[in-house]
Amino acid sequence: SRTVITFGTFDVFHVGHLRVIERAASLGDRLVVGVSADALNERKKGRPPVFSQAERLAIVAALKPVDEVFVEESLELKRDYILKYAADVLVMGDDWKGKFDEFSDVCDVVYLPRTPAISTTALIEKISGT
Ligand code: C2G
Repeated sequence: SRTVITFGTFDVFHVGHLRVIERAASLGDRLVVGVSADALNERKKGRPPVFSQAERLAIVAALKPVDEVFVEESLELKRDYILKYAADVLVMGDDWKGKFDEFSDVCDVVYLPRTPAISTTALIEKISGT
């Protein structure tokens, strides 16, 4: 059986997140998702997420295509997570294209096209009217 792993913040969960999770799941038999820790997010994006890691984890864990979730504490631990969960495939959106090619010695690395015209940042701007 084939295990797929993917990572993300999944803040203000939207259909772009759903699509990448569905397409990741379709590449294997079991999908494991690493959800970025709040602290990692602050470092990555310079603002805290709208929803806490416990809330984001609960939402992602409840999705039908998702078999297992864990908190991604650091970007530097990607290789450890791939090995720990015995992933055969690493899937990321193509905003990360080329960034994770170094892991192709331990698993397949696949970049999927992002869903156009939707992002957490755009949603925040739309809702706040800025
Ligand atoms: N995504 C997408 N289409 C969008 C928006 C996001 O396909 N319109 C995908 C991204 O490409 C990513 C996933 O949804 O694969 C999660 O996106 P983010 O929550 O923005 O994740 P990010 O902060 O990039 O975290 O270790 C890597 C990081 O933790 C990834």
